[in-house]
Amino acid sequence: MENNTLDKTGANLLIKALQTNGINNLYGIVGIPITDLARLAELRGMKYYGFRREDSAVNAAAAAGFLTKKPGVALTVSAPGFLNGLTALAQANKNCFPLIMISGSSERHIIDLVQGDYEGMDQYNIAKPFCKKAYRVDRPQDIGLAVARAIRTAVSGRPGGVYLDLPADTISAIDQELDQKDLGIYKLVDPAPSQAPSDQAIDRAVSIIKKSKRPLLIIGKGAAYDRCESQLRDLVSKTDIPFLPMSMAKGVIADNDKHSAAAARSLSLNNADVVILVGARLNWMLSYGNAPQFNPDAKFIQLDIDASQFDSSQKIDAPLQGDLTSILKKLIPALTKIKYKTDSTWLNAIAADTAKNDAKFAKRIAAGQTNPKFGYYGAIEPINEYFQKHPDTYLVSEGANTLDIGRDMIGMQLARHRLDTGTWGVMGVGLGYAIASAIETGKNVVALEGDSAFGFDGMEIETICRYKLPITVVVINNGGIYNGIGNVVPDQLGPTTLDPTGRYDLLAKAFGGDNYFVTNYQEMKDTFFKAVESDRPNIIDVQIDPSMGKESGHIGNLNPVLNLKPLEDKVKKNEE
Ligand SMILES: Cc1ncc(C[n+]2csc(CCOP(=O)(O)OP(=O)(O)O)c2C)c(N)n1
Ligand SMILES: [Mg+2]
Repeated sequence: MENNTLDKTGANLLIKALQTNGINNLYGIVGIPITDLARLAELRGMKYYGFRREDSAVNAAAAAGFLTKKPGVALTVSAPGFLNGLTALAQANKNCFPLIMISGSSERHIIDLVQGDYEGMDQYNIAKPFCKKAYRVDRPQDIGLAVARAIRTAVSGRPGGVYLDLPADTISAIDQELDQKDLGIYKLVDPAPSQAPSDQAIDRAVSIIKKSKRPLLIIGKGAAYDRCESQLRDLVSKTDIPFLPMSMAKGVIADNDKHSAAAARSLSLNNADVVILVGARLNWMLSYGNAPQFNPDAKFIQLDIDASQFDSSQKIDAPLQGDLTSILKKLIPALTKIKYKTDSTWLNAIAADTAKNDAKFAKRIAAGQTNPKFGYYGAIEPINEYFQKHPDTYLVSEGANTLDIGRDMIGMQLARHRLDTGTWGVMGVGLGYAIASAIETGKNVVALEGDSAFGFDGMEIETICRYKLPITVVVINNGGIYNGIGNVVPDQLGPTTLDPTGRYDLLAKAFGGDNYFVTNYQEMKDTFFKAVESDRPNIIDVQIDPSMGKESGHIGNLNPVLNLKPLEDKVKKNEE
């Protein structure tokens, strides 16, 4: 194929359209029909990162989207590759991470007559309910437009996951008609236009805050995504309104800021008379804003890009629609103008509750360092110590107890430095997120994983080692989902049981990474700093006591409980 002919192929146009729009990384797994497309991407100067499972590749692209505010791009093969990626596409959409999943597919005429193609599936139609929008591009001359459309859909309004279906014939088709100069490709103008609320909407919010004796800000990962940390820090320092961060919003305002109400979460939610939601949704994570967690008389002010989020669970007394930065740029001067300051009685109540809870927490942490039964507190405290000294380190976390205790213990000081299981609480996101964090930021990354969570995508340790990424994977091994003592029937392994003596660290060794094994606080402290500072791929297997860990971590209330006791007693009796 002559070079100018190659230039006019669908594959080349796709790569050029992505590059023209500042997208230079591709995360994926190749095979029919996209192998040469990936090769061409490398030849054209893109970076292609090959994974071991599509969900990890798509998760990585989603994390790239969250971290860079540009859509991450993932590439998969048809039917099974597409389906493996689909869960991650759906998750990205739930999490509002901008992502474009591109899957190779069969030619339409074969699919539409259901002729039974190799890995044939009507992917375009199947993807629709799982993403913000699906597009199919059937002709090379449409690729510039298709990529522009995909990017704009992913990043504008509420960001989310977009599916782009790429039939095999579009990849190799050549459009001789295309003008040699621009090939139908262009750079998008203002992909996510800023959007500010009206003065009237601002006045409405200000008049509610003005009367508030006990205001509370709840900061969600939307705020982290929108990069409005300087505005939020300014708002809090000018008004003294206390804040609660959702888990991925930790660090938007530093956890150690005096306005943090995180240690007084229950008290502040119970008593706040005005709740100001900034890029946070009133979903299950916030008990839908319901009593008794929330004050039933509380008024809600919600800052969100998407008006359909207002009134999703509670009456929103002052909806502020727009991008968060633009809203805050209007709201802060309006509050400064009326010299709003939070009542000191409220701040003192939060401070007193914080001091009481911090003291309890400190005791638990101190006990964790000496407890002969090594558990979460002893295992995770060295990680917190490290993050206080080196805040510009990225943290990814998943698991149940590992996630929940780690979230409470590890203080974050910088925005967008924590990624976790997100809105759906999904296991198997950890290593994909960690890989993208390392690639997109060039910084050290810690992936704090429960032993069950690690199992979902553990093979990506090979990817980490192959690309020599500075990622420390910490596997908190208690031998199970929630804990390792879940035997129900004497001669059967329990449903929650995994191997408590498994040596997850040896997986790193298999692929040229470093491996560490620790069984107490001091060993963890000595090892963790060394492991991260090596800048090398490594796994630390942290063997804790299998009895450590509560059912479902901190959300046991969501897990239906059956009265199994009589049956369990009967089975036990029969054994004796
Ligand atoms: C994709 C997916 N499958 C299953 C679950 C159910 N689940 C919730 S937490 C969890 C694992 C918890 O165990 P582990 O990672 O070892 O953390 P631990 O509580 O033991 O520290 C599982 C399987 C899930 N959240 N996501
Ligand atoms: Mg476990």
